[in-house]
Amino acid sequence: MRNRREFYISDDGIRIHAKLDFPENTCAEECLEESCKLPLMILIHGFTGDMEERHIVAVQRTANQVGFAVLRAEMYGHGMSGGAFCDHTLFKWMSNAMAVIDYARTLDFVSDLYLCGHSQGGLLTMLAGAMESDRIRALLPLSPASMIPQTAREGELLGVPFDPAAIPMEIDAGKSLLIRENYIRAAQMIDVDLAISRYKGPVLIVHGTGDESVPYHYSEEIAAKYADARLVPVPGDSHCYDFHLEQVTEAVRAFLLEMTGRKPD
Ligand code: FER
Repeated sequence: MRNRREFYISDDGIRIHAKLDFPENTCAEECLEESCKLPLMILIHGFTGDMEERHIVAVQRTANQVGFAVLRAEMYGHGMSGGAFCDHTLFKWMSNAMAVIDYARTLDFVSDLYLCGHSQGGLLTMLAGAMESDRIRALLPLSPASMIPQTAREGELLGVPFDPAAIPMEIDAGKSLLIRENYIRAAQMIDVDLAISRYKGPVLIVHGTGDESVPYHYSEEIAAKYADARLVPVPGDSHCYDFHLEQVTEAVRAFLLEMTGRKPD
């Protein structure tokens, strides 16, 4: 496809599968070889997700429509990237995100970098945004699973209770959802409040109020703690926006236009 490049980024030997999509009116060659400047959004899926999920593709297309290049990347143990699902941890995802950001910074056409992710990818967006706050223009955590570190410390993940002081070797939540102890050990160490306090730029949080996987109230709590966040509720919607995906893309569109100094139509 004329507007798309597909390739792998290496994180110390782990292959990170990536796709870079350009806006319709630009040609990949023009941007990669000439002095064209565009904002770039890095877009990350959630736990068990991948870059072809309906809500991920919808956000990618929306960002392309408002003139952004979009770099979708699949994290450790997901999609066509390296590693086994049961060996993934948030530490590995944080390392992967830094490798993707480093790659994005080698692209001459990039004016500003934006980070967007869904659910566990939304939590990753918050963490990577804090680690690289001087490099990221804005964050877009969508239905962020911001409670994972807290529930890992309290002894509950994927609806399965466990003793947080005597971490089980694995948690099997059925439907091939197997996480190992290192997932829990890493999650317990993550300080979400620290991450929030270390990102002062604009943040757009979008969350369905009927989300059963990541309850909406967690986003009300984090939105209140960020220096500059707005929260767009999607009334009654589910974790992956089965009912009102267009409200998600509209919120993303309006935010990106505002960030780039344009007015929504
Ligand atoms: C959990 C709740 C939600 C959890 C993971 C998620 C590993 C992630 C959801 C997603 O990324 O869609 O308890 O534990």
